[in-house]
Amino acid sequence: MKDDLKSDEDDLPLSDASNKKVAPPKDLPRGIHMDDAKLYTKDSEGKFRCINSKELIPFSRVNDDYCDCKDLSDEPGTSACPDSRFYCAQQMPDRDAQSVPSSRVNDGICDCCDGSDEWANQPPPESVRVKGENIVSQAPCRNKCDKIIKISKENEQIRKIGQKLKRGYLEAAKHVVGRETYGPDGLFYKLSKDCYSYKGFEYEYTVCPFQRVRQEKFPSSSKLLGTKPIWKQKSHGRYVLHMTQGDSSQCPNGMSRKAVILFLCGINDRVVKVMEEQLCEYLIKFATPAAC
Ligand code: MAN
Repeated sequence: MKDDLKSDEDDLPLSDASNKKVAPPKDLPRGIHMDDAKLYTKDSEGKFRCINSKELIPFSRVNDDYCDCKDLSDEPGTSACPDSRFYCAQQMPDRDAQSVPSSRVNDGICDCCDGSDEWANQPPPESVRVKGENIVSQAPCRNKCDKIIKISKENEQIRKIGQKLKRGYLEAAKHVVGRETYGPDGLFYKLSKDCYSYKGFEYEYTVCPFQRVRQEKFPSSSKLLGTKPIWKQKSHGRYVLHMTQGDSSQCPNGMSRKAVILFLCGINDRVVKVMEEQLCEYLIKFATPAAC
């Protein structure tokens, strides 16, 4: 098990409200929601009835890449009907049904974790192709569902262990005057007593949460990236500390350097990564049980 949470969810497809565990559809039209399976059967004359608008069309026109039904229900597996949804073939246990807007079917980007939205296996057009390291998977797609399930199970275990350890962080702040400076009930107070280092490719960073963040390059350069903290809104259940209220070294563009610490759930305190997201603006990912 790794000691910090991995982000497995960020690139999952958007989902709707249903919560069914289902096997991939067999002999059923591509892209349908499994609850609708019985609506996609031929009638006695081999026809399909549009689900809400009720027109009768030959079943061969289902998923023929032409939108026949007024209610858009005959093209669940193609992008022919605008504003409809494509349901991924492999659904994930204990999650909302995974679906994507029909416009994303065969657009060259793998949205479903099983890649079923890219059934034509066409790579994206050159104009939108992403080169180098990126988080977007491009067709032809690999099935990533099992890996995602495995990671989220590991993360769940980390979270459980972290939540137990978190009690010690609250305990440490119990008698501290003005502890709210360090988060709710002084949750992150313990981290203010230490500094943590991180060796990047070019620079070494020393992160002293609530005190200062430094960037060094042996033997010549030492820059102050931030001092004096201010909490910013906790976004998506995360704690974000901006070390931007005090002094910091000036950037050649005339602006002050800025450091932001994003606390993530982990089972020990450590800097996971430092990224210079924009010139002289540094994002520090910091794992700690306090954020579990
Ligand atoms: C130094 C470092 C870099 C930064 C440049 C800006 O080399 O602080 O992180 O991008 O200055 O010139």
